Amino acid sequence: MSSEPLFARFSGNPIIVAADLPYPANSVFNPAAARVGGETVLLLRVEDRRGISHLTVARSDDGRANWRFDAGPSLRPAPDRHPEEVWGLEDPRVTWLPEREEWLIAYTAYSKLGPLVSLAATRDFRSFTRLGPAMPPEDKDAALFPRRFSGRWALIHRPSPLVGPSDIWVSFSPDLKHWGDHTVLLPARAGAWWDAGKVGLGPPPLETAQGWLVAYHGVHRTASGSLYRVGLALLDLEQPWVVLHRSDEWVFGPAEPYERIGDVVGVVFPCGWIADAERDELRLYYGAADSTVALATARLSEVIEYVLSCPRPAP
Ligand code: BMA
Repeated sequence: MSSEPLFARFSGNPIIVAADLPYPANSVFNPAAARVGGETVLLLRVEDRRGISHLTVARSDDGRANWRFDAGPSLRPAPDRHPEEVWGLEDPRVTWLPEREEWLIAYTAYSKLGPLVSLAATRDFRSFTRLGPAMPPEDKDAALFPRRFSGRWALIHRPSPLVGPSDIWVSFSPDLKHWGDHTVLLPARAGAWWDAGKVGLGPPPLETAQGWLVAYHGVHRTASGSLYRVGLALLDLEQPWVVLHRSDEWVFGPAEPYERIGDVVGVVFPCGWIADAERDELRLYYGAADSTVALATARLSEVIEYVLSCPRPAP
């Protein structure tokens, strides 16, 4: 990694804390991000004071400050119709699907049998239609690609097997309901590596001329808990199950007090980003220490240049 960090933290971090919400909550973190009209929309994970999470919409003109919040939860658990949501909705990622002219939200539904991947659709972040579970437990950290590949949608996700590492997988579907051809995409590394044993997708894959840009979190277990850091990969544009490059080093990790102190210490956990091609800016929205929402920005061209300089994984 070059001596200059790729991502610079916004000076006004954290940008959203629980006390900003119009109703009581324990914490707000791990938001999805979307550009809707001229506005930046964040779909926040809000944990209430029972420990159950729901999703709430925040809007801002510049994506940095003056956030306007829905008056109450925007998408709350509906366990009577969706028993898989009994313990909450967590960690959303949103993808605009031009073919369907709607946003698809992939979120973690916390069921009695563990977390699983569920899908919901929205056109305006005001009304939401559930598509139901896409992956059984345990599975999380999912996002859709915006378009089909040879007629099929593709979903990145992270199952947790009973034994062995938790790798990032990609699966395919003709209808967003029936999923198959499950393939390991980005395996966790082993031993002392920063991303040993457990990795998971961050924001949805971002289409660039050079390939799909992917950010993922890697978990490093230490005597005082787990450190959540972020690495990058680039996937082939037409065959997104092919990894062209993967960073050896993490590009972003907990450093500031609001990332090191909170409900879960030592965590940066991005679930959304917005690319502004005109300004050559990539805005990364992340949960800090499972407590607040923070923002870091990078030059998109530098991120691409960096990931292109990273090693090509052995086939
Ligand atoms: C992961 C998810 C995230 C959380 C992270 C750190 O497993 O549950 O929601 O931010 O752990 O606690």
